[in-house]
Amino acid sequence: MPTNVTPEYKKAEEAFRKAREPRERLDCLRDMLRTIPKHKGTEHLQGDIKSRIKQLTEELAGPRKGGKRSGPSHAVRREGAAQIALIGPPNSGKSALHHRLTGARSEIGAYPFTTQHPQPGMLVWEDVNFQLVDLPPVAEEFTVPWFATPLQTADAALLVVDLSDPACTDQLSYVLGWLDQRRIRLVRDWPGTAESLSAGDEDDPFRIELPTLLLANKRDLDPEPGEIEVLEELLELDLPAIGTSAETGHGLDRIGPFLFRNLGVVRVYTKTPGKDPDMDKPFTVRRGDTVMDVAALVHKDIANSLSFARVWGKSVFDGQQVGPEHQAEDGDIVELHLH
Ligand SMILES: Nc1nc2c(ncn2[C@@H]2O[C@H](COP(=O)(O)OP(=O)(O)O)[C@@H](O)[C@H]2O)c(=O)[nH]1
Ligand SMILES: [Mg+2]
Repeated sequence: MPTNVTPEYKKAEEAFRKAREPRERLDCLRDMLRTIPKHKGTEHLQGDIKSRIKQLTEELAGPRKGGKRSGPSHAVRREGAAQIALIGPPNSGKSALHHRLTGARSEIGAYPFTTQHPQPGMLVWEDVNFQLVDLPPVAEEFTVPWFATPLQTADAALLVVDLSDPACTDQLSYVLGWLDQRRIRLVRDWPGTAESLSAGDEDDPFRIELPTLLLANKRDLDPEPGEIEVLEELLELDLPAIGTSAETGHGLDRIGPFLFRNLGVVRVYTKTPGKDPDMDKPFTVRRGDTVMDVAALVHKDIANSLSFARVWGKSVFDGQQVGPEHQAEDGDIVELHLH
């Protein structure tokens, strides 16, 4: 960040880093452009902000009638507890895994480039939904120009590789290089892990770090253990990894729990005074989030007029009264009381 920016600009940039919804991000970008000091030292950043605004405005406008853009927008609306992108070279089994994990129908093909559009689907683990977004491959032969668009809203990534394919190290290093050029990095630290302290790059609001789980797929073809380590060493990769098979289902049951734990998902069930809690569908927040954050998910107006809450859970006595800043814990039942 240029040193002589205003607190107003800093605030706008901070909000942008946190924003996940495309519309919200666009508003933040406009705030950034409005508040950034207009002088030589910020020219480059101003240009960056402008081109992001243009890109995002076009994405949000969707297909243009009679224009050159056709087909659906490539931004995917976030749903569920988190949005996770499937990234990898062609034919590694991204779509096959997506189908097995979510039941959604993405096209699966023995030939590359079968997947043409972002395809969302839900991975259900216990009562938590994770939105998995299947994507086209990143490949030297061809990569869709919009590939980085759906990654702007993602919370994390599953990097899918086929270790039985001799080309896999080259392919993977191409994927990582392509992403790096777009200032996207796949990183090992997840928000729920204790050592995760990565504050992001102070100088670049557009840098994205996606916590990543490596899926070494097609284990049924190449069940040799130890290969993941070899691959990671070759690429100087240091990511948590799971061996999977979309064919036999091997390893797939580990993905839901991994996401839940490492994203730090916290489930909260709400109740109205005098009634039983609604245990069907939790609201999900993240470790460290507060009763106020839960209220904001229920309704903006409720958050605005939240006075206190009563909580039933592991770290409180039954019906304990807490303030809006009280941290929620997984499994809490929360009764919101308004002014
Ligand atoms: N043996 C085996 N084949 C797989 C596995 N996963 C995917 N495939 C096959 O690999 C090919 C490419 O799969 P696809 O999901 O379309 O790859 P994508 O390009 O990464 O989306 C298809 O023929 C799949 O049936 C797996 O775990 N084991
Ligand atoms: Mg595919």
